[in-house]
Amino acid sequence: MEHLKIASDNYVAFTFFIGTMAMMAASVFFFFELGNTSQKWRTSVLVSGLITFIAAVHYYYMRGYNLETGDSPTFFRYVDWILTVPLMCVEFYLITKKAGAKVGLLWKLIFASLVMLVTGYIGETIDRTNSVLWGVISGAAYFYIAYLIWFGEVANLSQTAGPQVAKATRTLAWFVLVGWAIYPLGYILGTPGGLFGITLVSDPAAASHAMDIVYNIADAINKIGFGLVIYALSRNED
Ligand SMILES: *C/C=C(C)/C=C/C=C(C)/C=C/C1=C(C)CCCC1(C)C
Repeated sequence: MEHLKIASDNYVAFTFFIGTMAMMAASVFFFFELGNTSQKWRTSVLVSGLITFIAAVHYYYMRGYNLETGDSPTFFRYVDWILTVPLMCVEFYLITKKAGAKVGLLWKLIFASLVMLVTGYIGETIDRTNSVLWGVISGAAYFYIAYLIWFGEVANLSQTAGPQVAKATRTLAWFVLVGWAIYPLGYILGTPGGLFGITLVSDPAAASHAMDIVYNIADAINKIGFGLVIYALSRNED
């Protein structure tokens, strides 16, 4: 069997490798900290750990896949997102629950995130010629989530849940508005004609490399950063 090495100029494989390591380390951290987390915040910190743990397993797989084939592991990328993004919706629900959040709000967030991801997957894989259309539908679902968190129910509930919850929700809202906005950039770079008909990277291999690097950076920021905001909240409010 051929032994696969990461060449020192293979930045794509390198970010998959670092991504795996970072997600593993974050998971160990969140899981070990559960022991010194107050009862009230334990589920939230557990969910932070589950998000990075699910990502760690997918990154381990995606790292190997990318190293062996040189391709983008698009299918498993989306499997990861379809599991972890709804868990981020659960985090919003959990922290606003004490202020009266209903399960209906959770389902709204989860439904919108599924629309966002399924349409993005279709645009990247089975219907690439209509990638702009799918990207726009996905973007609309994304803006709906951002709306709920910035101005809708999540924002309103967080205001009545105490200053620490309001502050943490505002920080998480920035993650959704700025951190999540990195993903459409990866989509645009990776798909021919992705920017309303304009192709930013014409060489297909270079396009998929750029996309993977952008997605890997975004995942590290959003999954680990998001978890740390929840962790900080669990320490500031007891
Ligand atoms: C841990 C993974 C996360 C937080 C993934 C988030 C993914 C997105 C916010 C993806 C959004 C997309 C658009 C808004 C339009 C183009 C297609 C997507 C799916 C890349």
